[in-house]
Amino acid sequence: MKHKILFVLALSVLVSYFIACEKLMPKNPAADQVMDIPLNGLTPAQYQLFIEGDHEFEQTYTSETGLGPIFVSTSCISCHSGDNKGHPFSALTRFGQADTNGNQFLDMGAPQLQNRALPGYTPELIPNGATFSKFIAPITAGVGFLELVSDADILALADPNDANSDGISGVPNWNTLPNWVKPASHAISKNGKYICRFGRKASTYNLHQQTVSAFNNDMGVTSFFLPNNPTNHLAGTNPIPDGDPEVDNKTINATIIYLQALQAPIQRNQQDEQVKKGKDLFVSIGCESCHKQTLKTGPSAIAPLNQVEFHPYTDLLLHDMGPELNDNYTEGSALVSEWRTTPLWGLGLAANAQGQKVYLLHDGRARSIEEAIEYHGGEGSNSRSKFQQLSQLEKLAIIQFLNSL
Ligand code: HEC
Ligand code: HEC
Ligand SMILES: [Ca+2]
Ligand SMILES: [Ca+2]
Ligand SMILES: [Ca+2]
Repeated sequence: MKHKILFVLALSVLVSYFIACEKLMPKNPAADQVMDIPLNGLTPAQYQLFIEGDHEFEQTYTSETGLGPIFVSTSCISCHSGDNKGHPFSALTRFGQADTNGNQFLDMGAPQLQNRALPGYTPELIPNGATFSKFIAPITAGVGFLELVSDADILALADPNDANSDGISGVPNWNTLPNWVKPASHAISKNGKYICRFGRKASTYNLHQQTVSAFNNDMGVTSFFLPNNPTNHLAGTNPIPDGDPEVDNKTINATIIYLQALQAPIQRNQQDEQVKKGKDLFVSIGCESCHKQTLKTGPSAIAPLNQVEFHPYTDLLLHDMGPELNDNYTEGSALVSEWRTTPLWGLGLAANAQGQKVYLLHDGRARSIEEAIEYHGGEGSNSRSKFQQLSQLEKLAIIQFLNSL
C-alpha cells in the first residue's frame, strides 16, 4: 500500500513536470514573428548557400581571421540581431561635410569612423571641421525584394519638381559606383551616376556593394573587391600589410545569397478592424505617398523573388525631412536633411530586437511611433499635421496598423 501511494505520487510529479515542460518549452516561432528565416521555394543549392551565408552572418571575426586593425564591430549579427533593426548601442558614425562636393575628409578616413582598434592600434576620431551623423542598423529581412525593384519603377515614383503639388518631391540618390560594382541590367544612369537604394541615405547600389563595404568598413575585413585594410590616417601607426583577401569571394557570395533569400517581414492581424481602419487613415493622410505599400520585383533566379509584388512601405527615394532631421551630413547626392523613406515592414517586431523598447529613425532618436511622426518635417510636414488633427482613437488605429507590419 505504501508503495502504491509513493508510485502514484511519483507519477503525478512526473505528469505535472511534463505539463510544465510543455508550457516552458519554446514553440517553434511562427514565421510572422521572426525575420531570420529563408523564403519558401529555394532550390537545394540556394538553400545550401543560405545556410553558409547564415553561418557567415553570425561569424565573429578576430585578429586571426582579419578583424581590424580598426573596426566598428566584430560580426554582422552584432549589429543586425535576428535581421531586425539595430540598437543605438551598436550605431555607427559617418563623417564628412554639409555640401555634396564629394567627401573632403577621404584622406582622413571618411566617411566611416572606425571607433575601435586591435591592441597596438589607435581608433579613429572625427577630424576637426567634419560634420557627422549616427546610423543604427536597418532591418535586413526583405532586402532581396528591395534590390530587384527596377530603376524605372523607382524613377516613376520620383517627383523632383512636385508636379502634383502635394508638397512631396522625392528624388533618387544618384551616386558614382566604385569600378567593382556592376550595374544591374535594369540600370538607368545619368552623367555616369546610378540610382542607389540601400542605406539610410540610399547611397549604396546593391547587396554586393553593401556586403563588401560592411566587411571592410564595419569589421576591417579585406576582400578581392576592397583589398586594403581601413587604417587610422591621422594616428600615424603602421597599417597591417594588405596581404591576401581576408574573406574570399565564395563567402561574400554566400552572404549575399543569405540576404537575398531572407523572407520579408510578414504582416500580422491584417483582418483586425482597427488595423484595417488604421491602414485607410495611413493612406488618406498621405503617409503612403512616401511609405509606398506595394512595389514589384523584376526577374530573379531565386523563384520566390521572381517578378512578384511585395509590401515594404517605402518608395526607396530620398525626401527632405526639414530641420527636424538635418544632421549636416551628406552622402552621394543626398542633402543634409534628406533620408531614404524607411521601409515600415517589420516595425511591429522592432521591440523584440531593441530590448522591448523602440528606437526609431536613422539614429534611433525617436522612442515611439508618435515621436517618429513628430520628427517628420519638410516634405513630411503635411501628413504630420493631418496626423496631429486626428482623434485619439484614429491615431491609435494608425499605430495599431503600424504595429501589425
Ligand atoms: C557596426 C554595425 C554593423 C555591422 C557590423 C554590420 N552592419 Fe549592416 N548596416 C549597419 C548600418 C548602420 C546600416 C545602414 C548603413 C547606411 O545607412 O549606409 C547597415 C546596412 C546594411 C544593409 C542595407 C539595409 C537597407 O535596407 O538599406 C545590409 C543588407 C547590411 N547592412 C548587411 C550587413 C552585412 C552582410 C554585414 C556583415 C558583413 C553587416 N551588415 C555588418 C550596421 C552594421
Ligand atoms: C515625405 C515622405 C514621408 C511621408 C509623407 C511620411 N514619411 Fe515616415 N519616414 C520618411 C522618411 C524619409 C523616414 C526616415 C527618417 C529618418 O530616418 O531620419 C521616415 C520614417 C518613419 C518612421 C520610422 C521608421 C523606423 O523604423 O525608424 C515611421 C514610424 C514613419 N516614418 C511613419 C510615418 C507615418 C505614420 C506617416 C504619416 C503620418 C509618415 N511616416 C509620412 C518619409 C515620409
Ligand atoms: Ca583586416
Ligand atoms: Ca575611417
Ligand atoms: Ca509631389
